[in-house]
Amino acid sequence: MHAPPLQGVLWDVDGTIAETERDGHRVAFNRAFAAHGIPWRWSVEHYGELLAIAGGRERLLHDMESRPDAPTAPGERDALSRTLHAAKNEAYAALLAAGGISFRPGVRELLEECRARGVPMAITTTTSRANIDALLGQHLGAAWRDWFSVVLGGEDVARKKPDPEVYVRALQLMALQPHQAVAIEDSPAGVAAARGAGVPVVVARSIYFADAPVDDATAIGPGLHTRRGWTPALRIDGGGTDAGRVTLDDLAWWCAGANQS
Ligand code: XBP
Ligand code: MG
Repeated sequence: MHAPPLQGVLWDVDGTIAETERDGHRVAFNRAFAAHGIPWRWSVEHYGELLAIAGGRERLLHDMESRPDAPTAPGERDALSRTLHAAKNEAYAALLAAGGISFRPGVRELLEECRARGVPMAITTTTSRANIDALLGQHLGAAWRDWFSVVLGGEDVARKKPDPEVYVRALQLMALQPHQAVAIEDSPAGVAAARGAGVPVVVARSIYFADAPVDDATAIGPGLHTRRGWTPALRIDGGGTDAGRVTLDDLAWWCAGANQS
């Protein structure tokens, strides 16, 4: 089947472009707690549970609800969450600047392929602008913004994922119909957001959502570095051991199937 070319690739950030949560945001939150003399520490496991709440500051406010030593007055709690979240983002940037987090394998190649083939891309994430800048600036250089037609982060929407707003806005700004684009995501909330906007979604499983039930993905697999292990399966010619990475043609092929059904 010859698939129609894609006209937009919409990238989630945390978990999809890089494994930023366990060794990035979580560690940075713990550093922010320590720097402010607060005894809270988020374990790998506890942070995994907290990821059900989209948005770092919202996550922190949610966690405070079950902490007897958190401030009880709403104004105080809000102020503390803002202070700690800002400190977390600074610690996160420092961690990235020290080379702490790489892109997931296959990501750079697909970004470069989209660029070389003139397929517009967007960043469609829940994370704060400063964190997008820290990650992409580190790996794509100071001119990283030139890679994308549209960049939307947590500050650009009224409602974070799983609300579809970030995807609806990206489509509007790119003047695309949902079926002309594809989202690349890792989390159930991200998939719900993309599907809520009608956008086909390819799920590259991340550490925290490795086994999470995911409804309604156009394709789901272990990561963009390999064409093996995906559902729907990709055709691998010659039976060689190197099946290569996921390409733009693979995304288009999956989407053509999804847009037909
Ligand atoms: C993931 C998130 C973010 C990050 C932390 O977003 O939910 O909140 O965990 O970033 P996505 P902030 O997968 O959509 O990229 O602290 O800036 O919210
Ligand atoms: Mg994500």
